[in-house]
Amino acid sequence: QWDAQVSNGQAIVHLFEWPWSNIASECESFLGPRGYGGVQVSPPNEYVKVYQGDVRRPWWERYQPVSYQISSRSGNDADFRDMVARCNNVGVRIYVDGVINHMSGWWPAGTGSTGTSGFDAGSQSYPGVPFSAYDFNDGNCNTGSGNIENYNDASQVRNCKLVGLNDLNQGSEYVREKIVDFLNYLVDMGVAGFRIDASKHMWPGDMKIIFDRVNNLNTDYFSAGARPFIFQEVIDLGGEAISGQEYVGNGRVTEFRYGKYLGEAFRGYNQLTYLSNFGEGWGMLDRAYSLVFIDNHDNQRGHGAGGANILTFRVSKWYKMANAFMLAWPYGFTRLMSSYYWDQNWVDGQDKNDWIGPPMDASDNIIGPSINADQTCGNGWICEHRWRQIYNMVQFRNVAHGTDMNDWWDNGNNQIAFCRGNRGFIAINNEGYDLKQSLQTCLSEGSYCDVISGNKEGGSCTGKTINVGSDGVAYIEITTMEDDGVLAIHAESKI
Ligand code: LM2
Ligand code: CA
Repeated sequence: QWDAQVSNGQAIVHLFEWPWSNIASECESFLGPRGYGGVQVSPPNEYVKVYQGDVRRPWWERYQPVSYQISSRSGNDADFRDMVARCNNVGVRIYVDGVINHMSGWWPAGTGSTGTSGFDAGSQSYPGVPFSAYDFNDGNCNTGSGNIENYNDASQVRNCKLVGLNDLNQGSEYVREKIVDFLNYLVDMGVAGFRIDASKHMWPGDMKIIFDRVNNLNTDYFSAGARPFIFQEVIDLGGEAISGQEYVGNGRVTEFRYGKYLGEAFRGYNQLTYLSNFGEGWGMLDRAYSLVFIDNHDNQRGHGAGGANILTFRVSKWYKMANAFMLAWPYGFTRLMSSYYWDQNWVDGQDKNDWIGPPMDASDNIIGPSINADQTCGNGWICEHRWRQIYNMVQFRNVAHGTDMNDWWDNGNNQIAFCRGNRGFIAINNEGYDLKQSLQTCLSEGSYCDVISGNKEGGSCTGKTINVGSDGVAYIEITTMEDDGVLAIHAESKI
């Protein structure tokens, strides 16, 4: 449950709001060939269609389930199945965002959904599962509003409603069975695991009972006895009643401090020199239990946790530097974010457009990404995972997998460099002046292609070429004029 069950790739990407058919093609044409391990997909099961004044089909409607029928704006059951098979066939795993803490919030009777089940939120009737009022936590919640009011009280965080969402009682045997059936339906199809949404809001012991009942992975694609990968979304920046540590017995846990601290460092509120013991040394979870990322679909738009220092595609130079550091650094299992663009509208420090959903047509169907000649995406999709600096660092991580960090160097401030065994070398310059320095790269003598400024194509390099001497030392230069503040070479970028 801690092992991502990848066939090879050591990083996964969240293709936020992508249609299943686009993900299937992306696995075949890009993710497989480029060494991505898998994809986190948006919730696939039936949910509320939200139309609320100006708010039309927000991304967050997917976090208001109506049933476990596989039917969403990304496609139906057959589309989903086709994607899972096609991605597995090219060695790319699918991880489902499992929304099992709650069902929908309150909506008037007759509100539509993305499937055929229908629901009545007021009487807590979800006939597609079926769930009824007995299956919810109202009787176990003691707050006046029925909502979570105080994050210092663990029992209300778990037994009361999160922002008005009808809170399922995972202490009930019947509820557990329905959730297990849903997860097993997906596992049997060939899914490799789950992001467990809102894990902080469920009791770890109840979750353990549920996960222990989930089937082994499908042997068409996985070895016999392989367990589903579980990564639990627990926002723990410290100072609350509930900690991420309580969940490590069930699977991995999202380490939100990781992206927050790197955001602060690259924005200049902390020096890169301190990153030499980044991870456990900074009070984060043990690397064997953590899932790490620079931003996610919540904190890239001011939801969730991390605050204003989170780096996103909007500050692309820092974003590429932070992702490069993450992918080069031997801590945790790594996840990348892949976004669509939206126009922000800042009013009193808040983006009034933080609800905007993916690009859609006049019938509110998602318009999936198109692929431009230069490999970037069109139709309003950012596709960070297709940026050269990012996909080449995914390859770096795969090449360096199994080695530790060694030969750390820094200038005492914001220039750093380190090796990964004798497999990879990276240097980062976040200083206002050039980095020009002879450094130990730990690589064997030869010429290497810097995979940040270019690609190794055939026998040559479209970017900087680095000459490593017989002593492993190379002259490294990253000027402030360059597009990127990173340089990276590895055993497979030798030319
Ligand atoms: C998560 N992790 O624990 C997701 O990552 C996050 O995206 C989800 O919130 C949340 N938990 C529940 O699954 C999002 C979004 C909320 C949104 C909910 C439900 O961040 O703003 O709440 O999904 O769709 C919305 C409205 C809120 C309203 C609620 C209920 O923004 O004002 O509360 O729906 O109708 C009355
Ligand atoms: Ca709960």
